[in-house]
Amino acid sequence: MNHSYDDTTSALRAAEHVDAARLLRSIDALATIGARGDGGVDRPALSTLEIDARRGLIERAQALGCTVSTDACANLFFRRAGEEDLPPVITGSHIDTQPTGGRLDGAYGVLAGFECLAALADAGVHTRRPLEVAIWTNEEGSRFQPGAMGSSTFVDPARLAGFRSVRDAAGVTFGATLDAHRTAFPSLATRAPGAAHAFIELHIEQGPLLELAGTPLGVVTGIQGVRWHSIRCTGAAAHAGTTPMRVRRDAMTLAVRVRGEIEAFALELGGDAARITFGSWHIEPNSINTIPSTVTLTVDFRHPDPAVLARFDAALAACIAHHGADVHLEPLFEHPPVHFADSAIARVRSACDALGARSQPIVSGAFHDALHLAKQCATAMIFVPSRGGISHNPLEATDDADLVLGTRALAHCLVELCNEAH
Ligand code: HGY
Ligand code: MN
Ligand code: MN
Repeated sequence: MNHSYDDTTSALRAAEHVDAARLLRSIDALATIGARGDGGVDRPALSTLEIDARRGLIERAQALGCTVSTDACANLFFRRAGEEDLPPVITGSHIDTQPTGGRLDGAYGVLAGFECLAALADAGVHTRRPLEVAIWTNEEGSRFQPGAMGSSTFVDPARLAGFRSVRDAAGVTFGATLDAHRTAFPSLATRAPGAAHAFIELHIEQGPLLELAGTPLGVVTGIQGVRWHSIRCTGAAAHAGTTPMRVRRDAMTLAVRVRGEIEAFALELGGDAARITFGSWHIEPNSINTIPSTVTLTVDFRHPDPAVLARFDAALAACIAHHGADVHLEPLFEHPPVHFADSAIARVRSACDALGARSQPIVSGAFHDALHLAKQCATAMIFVPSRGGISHNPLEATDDADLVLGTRALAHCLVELCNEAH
């Protein structure tokens, strides 16, 4: 069937067929898998909880007439056929969460993608290109470091080998969870690697800027740079009651000193835009009456300026060297700031305009799978406001009207991109 792909009416029709109640029901339903008692969600990457969630979404995609495929990093792809067998437009995000996560981080982008699939079907919209909704594996990087493993191996498959041996706090390897995923879904087709026409990710802002500006939609132009490290501080276990203070080698005393030094130069170098977090600590033997022998802490540094990131790297190396053999640094993840493709940003902006919605440009403080997809195809993101700027917290929330408007903007943008000939 030959369709004219020039008219923008199909993009508007798709946006109009976004069903608010169906979208909100799907968010409520997914949030029950890994639900915490405080309204948040704890659904670790490739845990049995995430496997359960994936099973339900596979069934929903099949009911929508989509073909379902996976790859060696357990990314899932739900494909709606296009009229022409061209590289697809991909949308989607992640459904793994932080331990005290919210119900929207990642999940919203995946479920909005599903809502777009349903809206296109309801509107009878046919597109030139296939449309795929993706679930990227281990975006959070909370259970297995680094984050965004699935999207990074989609873009660079050679990275998977190094990820398989990464262990979580219980000693389970990422490779073992990948094998369990394949066992859980033995009949899924394997998706041919690469070749996407464009990638658009819809996500909550996770910060305060859109809400403070009273703007319902963010046209995300890029993502700031990130550095993750693990630092092991070594001391000597000894008796808390008998060991004089002057002879102790207390690993916690050393770790607290190192933390203070890093925070000081990070804020000095980065100014107000600096974001430094020491979020995960592991103490051995972790006993009330034994002086800590080892303390391992993590560093998460973010900044939009590559020159500041380079100066942070140099200052960190000098700080570690100054402490000699008792302090060991293990790099976990680093990525420079990313600027999205102007063509994709323009599509997002024109979708917001077509819906008569106010929007503003914004750089993402959080990283997302779009960080990696931007290396392979025209990529951009759409943000909706986070209430109080809160995220990675059970209180994470966004007004229903904004959730629906963001999904309508996504539907419009995806149809326009799917109808591009080149
Ligand atoms: O850490 C991040 O920026 C993302 O939320 N995983
Ligand atoms: Mn996220
Ligand atoms: Mn997150």
